[in-house]
Amino acid sequence: MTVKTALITGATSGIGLATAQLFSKNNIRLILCGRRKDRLDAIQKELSKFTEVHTLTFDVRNKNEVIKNVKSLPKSFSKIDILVNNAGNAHGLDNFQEGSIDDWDAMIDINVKGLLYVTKAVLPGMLEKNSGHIINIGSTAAKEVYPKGSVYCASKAAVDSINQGLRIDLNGTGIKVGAIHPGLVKTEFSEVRFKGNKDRADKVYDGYQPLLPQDIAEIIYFAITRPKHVNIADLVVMSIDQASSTIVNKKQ
Ligand code: NDP
Ligand code: 8X3
Repeated sequence: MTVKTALITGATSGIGLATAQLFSKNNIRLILCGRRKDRLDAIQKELSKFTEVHTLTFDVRNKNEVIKNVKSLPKSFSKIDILVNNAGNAHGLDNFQEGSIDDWDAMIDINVKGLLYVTKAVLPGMLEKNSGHIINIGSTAAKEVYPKGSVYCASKAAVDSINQGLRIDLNGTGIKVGAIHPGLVKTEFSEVRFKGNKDRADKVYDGYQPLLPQDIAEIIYFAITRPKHVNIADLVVMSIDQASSTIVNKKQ
């Protein structure tokens, strides 16, 4: 069986890390990206037991760095079959009138512009071989705005639109494009949103069963292992305890 190569952004924790772990055990060569080099080094050491791993340390906000890093890939990693556009976070949870412009910049620059830059850098290689698979990690926040989340939700609605637009523009090229939109997943997401306040972050996942990063990794793996003619275009997934962005069956 041909070994495929996947580039995963945001591979240093949460959904990206779980996806890297699952891919590594399924004969997929990995290009793992993130800003925290110490973590990338440790993950590379762990996953190299199962597959070949190359790491790229860059901030998705910096378009020159994105392009330079993708261009720097050694020949054996340069033909990317699968791109998982996963890097992203929420920054803050505030009413619009109290929201921080720096938080807004971070969410738009990382979740939207970062995804565009990485896709733009990886796409020429896929177009050259008329095959590839782009998985965009959106959110239930893309589908339904919740209080104090206007800018994060807008950034994920943009991911939803970009996903649809890319699929339209790439139709006929042999490249699959699809989005997975998770509800609440227990990762470092809330720690980032609440700027390191672990107690506040932990409360987000208290009193019910949230999704786990492995659940999303399994869905991503399912999507990339469908037959050639099948594309999972848009998939929303929530924990059994979640019914909408704001309705969660908490026991306390
Ligand atoms: P984590 O905080 O655990 O992971 C976020 C990842 O994104 C990290 O690996 C981080 O790496 C990377 N990242 C963040 N900012 C940048 C940046 N500027 N440049 C490069 N990489 C960056 O959160 P999740 O795993 O939960 O989040 C992954 C994706 O899933 C995000 O797009 C998020 O919006 C989405 N999502 C999460 C949900 C949840 O409830 N957890 C639900 C729905 C969607 P590093 O810090 O090393 O750069
Ligand atoms: C992350 C899940 O509900 O915090 O996208 O927006 S939520």
